[in-house]
Amino acid sequence: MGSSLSALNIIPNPMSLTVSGDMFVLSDLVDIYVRPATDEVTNIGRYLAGRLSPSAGFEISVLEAADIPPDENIHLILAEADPGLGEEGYILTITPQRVTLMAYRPAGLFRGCQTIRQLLPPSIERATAQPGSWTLPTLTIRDYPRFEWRGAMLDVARHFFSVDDVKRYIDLLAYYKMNRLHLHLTDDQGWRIMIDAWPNLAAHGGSTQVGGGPGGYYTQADYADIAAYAQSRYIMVIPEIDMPGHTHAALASYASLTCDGAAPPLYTGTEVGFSSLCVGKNETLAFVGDVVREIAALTPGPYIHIGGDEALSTEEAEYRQFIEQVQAVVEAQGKHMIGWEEIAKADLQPGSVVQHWRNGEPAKSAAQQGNRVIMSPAFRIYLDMKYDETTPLGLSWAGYIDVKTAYDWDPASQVEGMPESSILGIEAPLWSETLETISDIEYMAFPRLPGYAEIGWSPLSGKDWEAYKRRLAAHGARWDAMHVNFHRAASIAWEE
Ligand code: TNX
Repeated sequence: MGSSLSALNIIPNPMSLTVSGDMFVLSDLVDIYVRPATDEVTNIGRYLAGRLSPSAGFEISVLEAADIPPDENIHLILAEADPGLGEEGYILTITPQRVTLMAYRPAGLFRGCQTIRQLLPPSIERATAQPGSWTLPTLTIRDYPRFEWRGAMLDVARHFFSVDDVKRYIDLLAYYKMNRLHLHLTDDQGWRIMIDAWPNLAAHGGSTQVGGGPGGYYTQADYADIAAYAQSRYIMVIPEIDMPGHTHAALASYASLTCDGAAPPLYTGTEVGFSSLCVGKNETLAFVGDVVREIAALTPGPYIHIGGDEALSTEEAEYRQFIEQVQAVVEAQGKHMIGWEEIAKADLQPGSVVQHWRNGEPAKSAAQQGNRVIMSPAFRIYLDMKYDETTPLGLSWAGYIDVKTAYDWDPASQVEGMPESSILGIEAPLWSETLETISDIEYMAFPRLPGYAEIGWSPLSGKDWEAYKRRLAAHGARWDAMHVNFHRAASIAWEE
């Protein structure tokens, strides 16, 4: 085993790491001991066993730790003694005798499990028994994230993606310690979540997609299943209902929502900015109330994203009034509102969050009013932008984003005059106008997504493109093992 940090290839780069040059052998005698053996800690132990057992080719049991824990095992320990690790931090100590993972909170144990996975050979990620000697380098890692919000957004509206596709994306996010999945559930081309009070939204509004395919929608049980799966990976799902623009699918489903009382045909193109709810109409407010109430009931987390972007067909004063009304409805449900940067035109409650995507001004003014900002600058972090002019999928309105452009920036110096304390974190949106399958999603997300995970997690002081590039090169073999369809960017010396 190498003894330098770069030889270990962990992404995101841990905050501190000391390697001691020996190894721990993961033999068929190894079990996972958990302490305390609560359901939650036991489940994390089972999750780790489930990642290692199939490829290692032997059973790994999850057991309750005795007072004097046995050697030659992996220990997961929830320790109340180190609050400095925060919600997601962990300490991993590997000696020739044992692997000890300690965290202040269960989420920290879960993040630390990803580090253990990445310390093992890539073939550990295969689904069937592999030949191999499974060793871990002896080391000490103390690690916790720089930003609280390390997210990805998936547009399931332009093209619909199945529950299984979304779960696969969740697992890939988890592997890089990301902790937020924002689902863009509605847009002009499709409404993807059943609302019981307005069933035609999904039944009709969800019946097609860009290009005219069959579309689809999530039942409320599907959605709850996604949210629970994400929660088991310590990932918060943020539902987005985009309003007042990007609402053509809703207008096509209910004539009563339109100003002229006539429902238009469904739309399967890719234009933006042409639709608007009929702001001020009683029916519209009833719709907002019902939708937000049902979505809030399905949402374990504290946030509901209400879109608010590109409302080019909504009059400015009406836009502001509408956003403030929606904000009041969201707050009345006990949640906080998130919206794209345009919502900064409205009078925001202190708990509302602004998602920067294009211009500096709205983010800055929101920060000056005391609101927190999620950084999603399109020309750096839009996963739907092509890598270069040869990329077969994606768009290019915000430019090409190669692997280096994606990695080599700091969220805190994007918007002049905005303090780092206003930044909740970062989020990488993936709009799906050109994406039809999970394989398309993977191609756009990999290899750029791990760079965003590192920007969100790792301290700025250790940031170094050349070193990152070498660590990233080693992940190609991991994606091969996971059957991830990734873009073999020529700038990276992929290892076999
Ligand atoms: C802009 S980013 C949009 C989306 C498009 C995307 C394509 C934002 C808030 N709105 O409606 O899908 O560009 O890159």
